[in-house]
Amino acid sequence: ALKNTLLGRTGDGCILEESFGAEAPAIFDQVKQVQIVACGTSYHAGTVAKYWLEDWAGVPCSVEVASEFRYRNPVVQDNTLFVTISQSGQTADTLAALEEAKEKNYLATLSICNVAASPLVRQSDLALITQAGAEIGVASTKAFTTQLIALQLLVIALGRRGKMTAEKEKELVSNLMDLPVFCAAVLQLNNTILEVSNHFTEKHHSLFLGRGVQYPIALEGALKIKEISYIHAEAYPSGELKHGPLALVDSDMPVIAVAPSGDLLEKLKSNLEEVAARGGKLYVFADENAGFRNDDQVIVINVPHCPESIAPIIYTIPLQLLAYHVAVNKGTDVDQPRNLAKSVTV
Ligand code: F1P
Repeated sequence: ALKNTLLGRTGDGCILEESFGAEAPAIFDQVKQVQIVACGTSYHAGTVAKYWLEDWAGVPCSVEVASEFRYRNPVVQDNTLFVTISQSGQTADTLAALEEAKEKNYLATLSICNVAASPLVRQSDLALITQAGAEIGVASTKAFTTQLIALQLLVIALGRRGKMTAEKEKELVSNLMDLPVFCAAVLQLNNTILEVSNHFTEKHHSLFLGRGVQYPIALEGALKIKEISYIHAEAYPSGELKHGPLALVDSDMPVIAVAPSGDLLEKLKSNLEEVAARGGKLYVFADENAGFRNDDQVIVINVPHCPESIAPIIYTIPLQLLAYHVAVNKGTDVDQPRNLAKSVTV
């Protein structure tokens, strides 16, 4: 659906900026920075977008959880686009943050939301509807991956007005068009992940690691494990390991690492060696060409090679599957986890 409405019905790869609203092109022309505000999974999507916006579009970006932002008095720089992200469009903290923002001199407000008829969409100047379909479970899954796609389209729209070359834009759009093929390939890992999930059933703690744009994906993997299987999970940028979390590592603490190919791979490998040296058991979701090998301490889940620009979307899927299978093994209610609500409206 996104492909048809946003990337051009002819498949020619043009982004229909008006999908964000009739005023969108004129507003995008003026954007100098972006403030993203969201909760939970949607906040993680925003954190991915920060990496993309600054790297590809050269647009400075801040991301903050709505539950904090709403109580702050932030300095608003000129020409800042205020972006909220929400699956439901009803999250009280996100709505309150939007209300606060409207009192300030933001350039405009834009929501990325899965529900067109929601207060968040109604109250924003611009909106992009993610069209993920109805989410059944409380924990966001497909809403997250579609939020990432929607955010990437926003990054392209802003980037083409700045430092993004036409070639880069073409590459990004072409990779997005190829997403269904890579998603189908990564779903083939389901049985492997089911086997791996058995190692987690008796665990009480877990540590997720990622570098760069994969750090928010590690955060999201940890959140899914917490939400549906009730295993304590923390996520760290792998470079932070030595600044504290390494003290937690022992044979009872599974460490899950996200390791697609890219510039940061060698650094990540050395971080993982530090974990192995302390007796930690590693589960590495790695690019099939990254050269990771199984041994007593390392279990490698080979992810089909994919372009770097869509890797955060692709690597999310096996982490969601892991959380799902661990939860099913433990007998928890995957769709309706204890203490959580689909829409946090208070
Ligand atoms: C935000 C959120 C979800 C989470 C749970 C509670 O919701 O934190 O990410 O999975 O459902 O709410 P939303 O603003 O994206 O609807």
